[in-house]
Amino acid sequence: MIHEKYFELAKKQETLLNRKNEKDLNFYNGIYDRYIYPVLTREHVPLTWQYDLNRESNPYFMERLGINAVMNSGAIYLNGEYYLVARIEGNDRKSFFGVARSNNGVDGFRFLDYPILFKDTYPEETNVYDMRLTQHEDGYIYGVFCSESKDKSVNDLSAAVAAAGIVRTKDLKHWERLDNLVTLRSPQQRNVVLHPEFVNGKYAFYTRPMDDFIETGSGGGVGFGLCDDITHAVIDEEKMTSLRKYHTITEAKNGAGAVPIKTDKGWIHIAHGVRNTAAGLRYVIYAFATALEDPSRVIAEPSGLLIGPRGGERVGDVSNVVFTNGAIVNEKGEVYIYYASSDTRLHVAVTTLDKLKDYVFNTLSDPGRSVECVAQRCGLIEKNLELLKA
Ligand code: M1P
Repeated sequence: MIHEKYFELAKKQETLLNRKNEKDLNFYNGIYDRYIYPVLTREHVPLTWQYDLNRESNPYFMERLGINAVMNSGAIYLNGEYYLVARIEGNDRKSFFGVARSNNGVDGFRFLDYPILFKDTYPEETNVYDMRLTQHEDGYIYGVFCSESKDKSVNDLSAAVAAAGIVRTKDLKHWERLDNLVTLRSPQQRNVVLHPEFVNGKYAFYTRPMDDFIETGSGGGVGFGLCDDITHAVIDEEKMTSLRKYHTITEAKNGAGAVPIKTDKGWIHIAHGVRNTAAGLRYVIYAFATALEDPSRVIAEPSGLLIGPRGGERVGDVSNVVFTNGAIVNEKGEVYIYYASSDTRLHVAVTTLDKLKDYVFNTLSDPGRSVECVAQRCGLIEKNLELLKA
């Protein structure tokens, strides 16, 4: 017998799932629109994933397997529908992946019946999160994610090792787990993204070399490496692409985010940058472009952040964070950037390819020093004042 509370909660959830999203008219920067409501939250997760519906075994209708947060999501556009592979974190702090689908990309996301359950080929793996979904030219959809294990080599309970796990699918339902990526010159990896095309006949990955689980240490920024065999992926040399830089939004670390978007002028990357503050690490989203003929060579890097946490986005489990690992471009050239705020919920920012190209290729880059930044701004003011006088 189903508990009566289920019907009450299911009705409430249905109202949430049917709620139309609206552009946030109080926000303007000419680059993208923000939306008022998050596209996914813990409230979107099916009740069947959390409650035992049976009144006999769950007389108080208690959460048995609660959900804490829904955040960093890979994204892909398939057959006219918008799919997210969300990072869902249980109350037990273990993350897993759930596929959610919408027909318009800004609202109506519903999870499929079951979360993704991979073949358990890595017994030491404790946690998985932040999948990037690449529609590769070899015909597969690849998911590259962080595979975290306890670091047993040191006497520290919190010490962990991050590696890049790889899965592939053709339908987002049947997933084949491949070997984790091995990077011969970097002890740890997180925020690894598979490039959608072969480069020199090889699979190409954006990496994030790290000396340690949290600190990137000598890791200078977003890396790039090639491998022959995706089923046993091994990268030797990692070239640097977008670098960490002193006194910028990437000073502490950065990492690739969405799968790069191909345009006639270059590959556009939407990544994250981190700086340290008295209040802890601050994560923002930034963009850069690399050359079509060499996707590791940076050819444009607009100054500063593209998306920073605003209003309520600033607060959550890990406050002052926005993070992206998925974007979708549809056939109309609309771009949907899915970003999570404060490791708690998922939002969308919507723009177009034309606007994104204009932003990436026509925004000034950061000259690196206040005096030069003011001079840049004075140049802009001078031109504007002339125009206003005319
Ligand atoms: O807590 C903020 C983010 O921290 C990590 O990102 P990075 O590897 O750059 O530090 C990730 O674990 C990410 O999931 C998380 O949102």
